[in-house]
Parts: sequence; structure tokens; C-alpha cells
Amino acid sequence: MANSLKKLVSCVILDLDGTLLNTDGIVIEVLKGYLVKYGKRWDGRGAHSIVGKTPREAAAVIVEDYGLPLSIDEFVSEITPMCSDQWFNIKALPGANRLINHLKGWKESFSLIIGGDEVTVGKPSPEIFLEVAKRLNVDPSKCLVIEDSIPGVMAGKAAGMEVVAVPSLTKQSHLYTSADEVINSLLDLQPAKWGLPPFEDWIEGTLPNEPWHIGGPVTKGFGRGSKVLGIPTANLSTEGYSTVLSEHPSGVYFGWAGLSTRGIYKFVMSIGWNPYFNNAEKTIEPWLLHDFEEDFYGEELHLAIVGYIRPEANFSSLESLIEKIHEDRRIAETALELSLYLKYREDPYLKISLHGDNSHL
Ligand code: ADP
Ligand code: RBF
Ligand code: MG
Repeated sequence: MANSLKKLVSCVILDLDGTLLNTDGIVIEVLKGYLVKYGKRWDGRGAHSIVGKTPREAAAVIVEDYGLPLSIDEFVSEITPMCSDQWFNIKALPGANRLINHLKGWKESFSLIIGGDEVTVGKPSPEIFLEVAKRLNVDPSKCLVIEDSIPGVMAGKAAGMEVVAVPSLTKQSHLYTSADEVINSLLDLQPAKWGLPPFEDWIEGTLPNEPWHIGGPVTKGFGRGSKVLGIPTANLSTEGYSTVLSEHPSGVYFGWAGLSTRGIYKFVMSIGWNPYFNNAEKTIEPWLLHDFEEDFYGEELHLAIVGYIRPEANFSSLESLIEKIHEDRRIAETALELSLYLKYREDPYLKISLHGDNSHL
């Protein structure tokens, strides 16, 4: 992680769509339903091209990619009201709540809110950011922009501001080279690096979250966990968990695991593409912090994920990857003893067993 001292700022400018709010999520849900009408199936094509585009530009891509029998304008006029109907379904992106003062509420957490309709040119023009600096009477060089899109990053740099990119394009962080820092999600935002007051939500190397749950039978993975690393991971299928996974960034998490017929154990887990191995598919790989005498493929495993440790990283050697995973293990093992986390050992989700007999739990 680049821990170099950054330029100090006094003002933070947050992009909204795609940075704080998961607007693409509802657009994709609407598209899925819409394509069915034309006998087409959403297959993820176009998802990358929607991000950072104007609605019309994105529409052009979809009409073309799916060979829809209508003009771009017809498409836009049909899809726009369908999306508007879904606004109430928009969710905050992971970590967005760290930037909100919950005593004040969303709107009141910002000194100024400015819309794209208040400027003449959109990003990558710096106009919107320069307008903010002007209205707040702050020098642009003292502003930190937080952006998910490439045009947004370009706009921030063109305004002479510092820019943290939180790419909304999965595995595309290399396209954001002009940003001053690229982070995986707002969970990794460190205001103190920029001379701002630090968040105080980390506890002993962990960021607590409301418990979330994943479960299913233990599946076969790549077969290299225990063999290559000495770190067996009881892989779970990602099928059926696309919504949950889209609500949580890839990274290293920990919590409590219920293994049917065996018991409840601590675990530390990676969710994502394992940059070191550059997997094409996202995997869910919990390492149960217990020595088992045998494998338990096919057994029902339920996870209560209670906190976050770090983003997935690449490593220059296998040894350094292993060393890091052992550090994760120590952090999880210690943190789970804190009452804050210990109480979730009693999470009822861990005791649900498909095998009926829960008496031993
Ligand atoms: P795979 O690639 O098939 O996941 P691994 O080398 O990661 O293979 O080994 C994982 C398997 O090892 C699990 O599915 C489980 O049956 C077994 N196992 C034994 N001990 C543990 C443990 N402490 N945590 C997770 N899995 C374990
Ligand atoms: N793989 C990576 O490429 N980068 C990581 O940062 C990383 N962190 C991990 C953290 C934990 C706690 C665990 C259990 C695994 C992690 N792995 C990571 C995944 C590791 O590469 C994986 O278990 C092997 O690929 C086995 O399939
Ligand atoms: Mg595994």
C-alpha cells in the first residue's frame, strides 16, 4: 500500500453516482427485465461501457451490442422512466456511510451539493469541480476529489486537484493512472494521508460491519490452497450470491463459521480474484482457524462475516503472500475475542443445518 505522504488538502469533493451510490446496480436490474421483452438475455455485455458514460452514450452501446430493433432515442425514452421508478431502490456503495454524519443525515453532511445540470460542460471538463472550489472559496490545489469514473478522475486532475479513484470498473484499476491514489473501495479511504481528520472506525486492524451471511456446501477450488500455500480454504460457490457480493467489495474479511455436524469456528477469508493468481472468476475462500483431521467437501458451511481487514493485493513472491495471510490470521484471531465480534458467535444463521441435528451446536 502506498503510504507516502500526500499533498495536504482542506476540502473533499465527492462524486455521487458510482462513488457513493450504486446507481449502475439499478440500471442493470432494469436492463435485465427490459431485454427479456426483446427476447434477449443480459449477459454482462455492456456493463463496462455504461460506467462513466452519459445515459445517451450508454444507450448507444446497449442498442448496438444487443442488436435491439429501435433507435437510441426510442430506447432512452423507454428506459428512463423505468429507471426513475427504481430510484428509491438505490443503495449506498460499501463504505459510503463512513463519509456521512449519521446524526445530520445524508444531505446535511455536505457543505455544498452541486448537480451536473448546474454547469455547461460535463466531465472530463474541470468545470464542475472548479465551480465547487469557487463557491466554497477554496483553492483548487487544496481540494481532494473522490471519483469512480475515468472522465471524473480526468476532470479532477484538470482542475488542479488531488484525486483518489475508486474504480467502478472491476479489475480495470490500471486505467486510472492519472489519479494520485487508486483504492479498491471506500473501506480503504484514509483521509489522514491527506492531512484530514482520520476516521475512527478501525479497531485493532479491523473495520467492523453489520454481519452479512454466505453459506452452502463446501466446493472444490483450484486445489492449490493447502498444497502450495499450506493454507486450506473451504471454497463456497458464488452462485446465488451476486447481489450480496456486489454489495461488498473484494477483500479479506473475517468472522464466525458454522460447519454442520462439527461446530463453530473462527475464519479469515479472501473474496475476489486473488491477484497473485489472477483468477478469472471471483472466489469465496474461508480458511477456518482450526486443525481438522480430514477434508469436509460437500458439508454445509455457513459464514457470518463481521469485519474487514484489507483489500486483496498482489505480491512479489509466494512467501510474502503467505506471510500476509498469516498476519491476517493473527488479526482475525485476536479481534474475534473482542466483545464487539465475540457476540456474533451466537448468530442463529451459524446454527442452521441442512442435516437436521443441531443439538451438538
Ligand atoms: P480447494 O482448492 O479444493 O479448495 P484447498 O487446498 O483449498 O482445496 O483445501 C480446501 C479443503 O481442505 C476444504 O474444502 C476442506 O475440505 C479441507 N480443510 C481442512 N482443513 C481446513 C481448514 N482449516 N479450513 C478450510 N478448509 C479445510
Ligand atoms: N490471494 C491473493 O492473490 N492476494 C491476497 O491478498 C490474498 N489474500 C488472502 C487472504 C486470506 C485470509 C486467504 C485465506 C487467502 C488469500 N489469498 C489471496 C488467496 C490465496 O491466493 C488462495 O487461497 C489460493 O489461491 C488458493 O486458492
Ligand atoms: Mg480452497
